[in-house]
Amino acid sequence: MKKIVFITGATSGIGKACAEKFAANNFDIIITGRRNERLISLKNELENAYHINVHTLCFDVQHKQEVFDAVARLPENISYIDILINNAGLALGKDAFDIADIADWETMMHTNVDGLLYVSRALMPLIKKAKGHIINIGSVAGKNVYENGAVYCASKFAVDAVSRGMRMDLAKFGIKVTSVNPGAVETEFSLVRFKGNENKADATYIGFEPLTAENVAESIFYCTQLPVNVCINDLTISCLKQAEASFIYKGDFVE
Ligand code: NDP
Ligand code: 8X3
Repeated sequence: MKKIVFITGATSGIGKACAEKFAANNFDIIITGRRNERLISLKNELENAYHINVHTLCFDVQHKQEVFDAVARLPENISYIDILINNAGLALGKDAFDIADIADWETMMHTNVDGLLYVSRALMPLIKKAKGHIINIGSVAGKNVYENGAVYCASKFAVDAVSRGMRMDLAKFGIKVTSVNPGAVETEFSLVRFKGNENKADATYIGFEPLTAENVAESIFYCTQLPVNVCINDLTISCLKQAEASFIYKGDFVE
């Protein structure tokens, strides 16, 4: 039977790189995000290049009803999901707790936490049918807290906790749960975080070579290719110079 992967946040960055990686490996794909024109263009590109089926679902993961309605719109021939990649997410702002924008906090928690919960729950029957694999994209920010990042970090600590809880509750169905926690990856992430300020976004990656979205997609793909009895529970991946969420060595390598 053809393997099917469902990827949230596939219009950019890590999610898009995952779509390309799984498509190149003959998976059928469901790609989601809010920017429909990007979804359609990725669908056309992947179907032409790899002769696979790509289905698009345009919805905002923050809204429970939108999520459940979108999943209900899946065609009948998509009756199982082998892999769910809960990737849609964002940081907004990098400010101290006393001045950070409360609306930004709400958007981060609704997207990174609620969205992941809604999508996972809505897809539960289809994932159970395949004894599938859920990959939750956490972050090094879900392992260590950094200054001016309290709520983004909190949202990723929550992803870590949800992954651990899911793993316990879903083991009996033969469902694997892997939490993948990248360090700095150069995507649209920083442009979103700094609300379109390109100078601030670019400054994030000065002095070191960050991960690429393709590096992360490669690692995610690896996690899904192991024998049925093997599950990578937790994978933290960073570029060579990043040792902790808040520690990046920016000097030259020394002898
Ligand atoms: P991008 O900004 O490049 O991609 C984010 C994706 O999430 C987009 O496809 C976007 O689609 C989607 N998304 C955001 N909000 C929503 C929403 N409300 N509803 C539906 N989709 C949404 O960033 P990355 O690829 O870097 O980020 C992907 C994940 O990786 C995030 O969870 C992020 O926290 C995590 N991460 C990123 C790191 C980094 O340094 N880049 C490091 C560690 C973790 P659209 O706008 O079309 O809705
Ligand atoms: C995203 C990367 O540097 O904000 O999770 O922790 S960082």
